[in-house]
This record gives sequence, C-alpha cells and structure tokens, in this order.
Amino acid sequence: MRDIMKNEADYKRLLEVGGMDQVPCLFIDGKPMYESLDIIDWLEKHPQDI
Ligand SMILES: N[C@@H](CCC(=O)N[C@@H](CS)C(=O)NCC(=O)O)C(=O)O
Repeated sequence: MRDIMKNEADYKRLLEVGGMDQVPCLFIDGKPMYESLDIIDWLEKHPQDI
C-alpha cells in the first residue's frame, strides 16, 4: 500500500506510469488500474494475490 500524499516518489511514479494522479490505483504486473469498482472486482477474483 502506498500513500502518494506522503511519498513524492510514489506520486511521481503514479503520474509517470498511469498518466494521472487519481486514487485509488492498483498496480497489476506494473500496469495501473484506476477505477475503484474495477479494483474491487479484480481483488474479489484474485483473493490469493492480496
Ligand atoms: N471514479 C473513480 C473516482 C476516484 C476519485 O475521485 N479519486 C479522487 C480522490 S477520492 C482523486 O484521486 N482525485 C484527484 C484526481 O482525480 O486527480 C473511482 O471510483 O475510483
């Protein structure tokens, strides 16, 4: 878990990789997923990865 309000490097990474600073964002194999409903759906389908 990263907090972009507390860690500038994480903030920059989110912007660079994802193109925007919207949260929440889940990185899956280095790729950003932004929408919370998509994130919840993915987490429910991959409980072993939490
Ligand atoms: N539709 C998005 C909305 C997320 C959202 O509004 N995030 C706010 C914080 S709660 C945000 O990151 N605002 C700054 C921005 O969009 O750059 C979701 O449900 O995940």
